Amino acid sequence: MSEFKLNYHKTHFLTSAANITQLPEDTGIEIAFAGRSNAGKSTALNALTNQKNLARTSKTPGRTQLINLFEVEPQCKLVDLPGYGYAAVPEQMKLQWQKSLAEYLQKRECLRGVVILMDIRHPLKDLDQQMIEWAVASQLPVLLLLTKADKLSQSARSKTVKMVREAILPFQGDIQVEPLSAMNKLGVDRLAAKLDSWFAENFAE
Ligand SMILES: Nc1nc2c(ncn2[C@@H]2O[C@H](COP(=O)(O)OP(=O)(O)OP(=O)(O)O)[C@@H](O)[C@H]2O)c(=O)[nH]1
Ligand SMILES: [Mg+2]
Repeated sequence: MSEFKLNYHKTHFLTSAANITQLPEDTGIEIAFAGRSNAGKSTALNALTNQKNLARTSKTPGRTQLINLFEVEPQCKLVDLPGYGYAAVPEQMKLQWQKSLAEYLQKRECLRGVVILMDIRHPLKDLDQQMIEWAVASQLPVLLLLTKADKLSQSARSKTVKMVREAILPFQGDIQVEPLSAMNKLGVDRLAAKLDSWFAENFAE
């Protein structure tokens, strides 16, 4: 077991980019948080870092429209990507953003892992599957987080986790599926441990 452990509570905001061409230099290690709008990306980042307002959260989907970069420590970055699938966004913008997402996943050298968040009540929508495909095709490991796990009973939660674990087998990627509840901190330690392992692997290189 690796002894590598980052202190995520020290994470701070680095910069925002309106699109991938505005991202800072492609160095260090980045781990991206992706998912449908309202899936709970920003909330998960806040739970992980134990900060109320690090990433902005909202009841209004489509809140995060910029790519927000956070630094855990020098060379270790977390990226809050704009949510996909937000209905009220014009079709043309959606297509443009999907293209940018694919490009980011395929071209960003310092990207070493993707956390894909899905509401546990609505897992594996088309765009989620597309994201998983892109990540696997880019040989990136994936952590699939089933968010808002507090919204389901213990048994319904276990059932969904099991169902998703089976459903992702055909993707044949390095994909781990875990429940998360930012509300009662379920799964936050496991999220930190997974991020640690990705950062550690890449430092060892
Ligand atoms: N009950 C519960 N609600 C949650 C949890 N995580 C997120 N939410 C709620 O879900 C809504 C959306 O959360 P956000 O974190 O803003 O979602 P997002 O994925 O960042 O959304 P965009 O920025 O629009 O892409 C908010 O109202 C959160 O309070 C959770 O673990 N439990
Ligand atoms: Mg957000």
